[in-house]
Amino acid sequence: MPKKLNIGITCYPSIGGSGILASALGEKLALKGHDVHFISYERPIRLPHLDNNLFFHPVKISDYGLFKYPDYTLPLSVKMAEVAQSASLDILHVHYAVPHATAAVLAKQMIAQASLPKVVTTLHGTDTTLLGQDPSYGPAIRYALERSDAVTAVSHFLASETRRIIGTTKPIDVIHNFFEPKKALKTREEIRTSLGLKDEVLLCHASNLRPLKRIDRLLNLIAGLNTQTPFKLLILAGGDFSTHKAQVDRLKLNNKVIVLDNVASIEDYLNASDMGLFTSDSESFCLGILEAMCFGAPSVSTQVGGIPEVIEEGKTGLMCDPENLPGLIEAAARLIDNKALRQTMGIEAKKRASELFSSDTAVAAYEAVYNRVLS
Ligand code: GMT
Repeated sequence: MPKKLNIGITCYPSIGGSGILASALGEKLALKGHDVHFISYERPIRLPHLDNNLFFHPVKISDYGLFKYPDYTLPLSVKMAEVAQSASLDILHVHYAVPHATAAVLAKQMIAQASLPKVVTTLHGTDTTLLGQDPSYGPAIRYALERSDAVTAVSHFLASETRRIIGTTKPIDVIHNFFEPKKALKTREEIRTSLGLKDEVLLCHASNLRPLKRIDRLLNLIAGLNTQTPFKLLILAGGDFSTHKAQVDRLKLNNKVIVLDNVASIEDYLNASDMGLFTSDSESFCLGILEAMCFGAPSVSTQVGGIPEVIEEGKTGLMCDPENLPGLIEAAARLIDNKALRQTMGIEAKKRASELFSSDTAVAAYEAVYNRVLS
């Protein structure tokens, strides 16, 4: 019987890859018998009901009048230190370096030697690729990574970018993301009817809509499609779509694009989709592609960052240079118009997801890191 651990997890609670992954990991660790303590400013959106061994500790942010900008790092570090001692944490696992890794390193300074947890930092993407390059953040990120007991990254691309950008020689374990779908609550037909669909091929884009997701490119791609088969694009938005409405109107896409905000059961919509569509400028992994793969949907995507570790080109999806809009349009049209190809690729995509990106593999890999730093 593996040793039961007390694990603290800090992540962003909003819809975003790092929070989704951290929530799924915490849930799985709790199911395996570990005590898991989430520490964040809100209860993570994808965290299921709290159970006997799954806890949430809110961080209270001060609105002290002298502060022009509210501070999160200090109250987070104080809460981490408090929970580390009260729950005898063995591990403090922080997802997304900024400011979580810095807060964890600071928390360790406040904790009595006898109850010091080991800090594991998981890099997710822009904590290295954007903030790591920002001179106001880079040195603090490097300091926090070097003082973490272990650092993991969600792709080989991100590990190598971290070494290049942050300039650290710290060993980095690569643990690819995983996704374990929950049961869809409604049938494919019920969802398609609720979206007003008949025979259309449904393309799905799930993201937080931040600028690097290039929603402008996504809409231009849709506007450029001239297919024999009718289609619609469903955007599952974890961010504000209102700034893109003018482009939808200008390109006359109102009857082609459906936008839903913060859906609770993403599985319902993935199950109703036929393929994914992703147009990011940069992506360390792209959880959205994996989510679609789990439902037998291949994706068309820009060939950037860690995406080639997720999609096997020509077998489980199609990739194209981000600047090659005609190429992206052609790839999307190929999949929309060729049902047999879409289905063959979908079968392979689902197989690849279960073989390479299963929760069993990823959770065991994180447990191995925990046990290594504790040994
Ligand atoms: O939004 C977040 O929570 C993190 C976000 C980011 O920008 O760092 O997403 C990253 O983490 C996801 C989960 O590991 C990856 O699937 C995304 O590819 C990655 N995003 C980028 O690298 C842009």
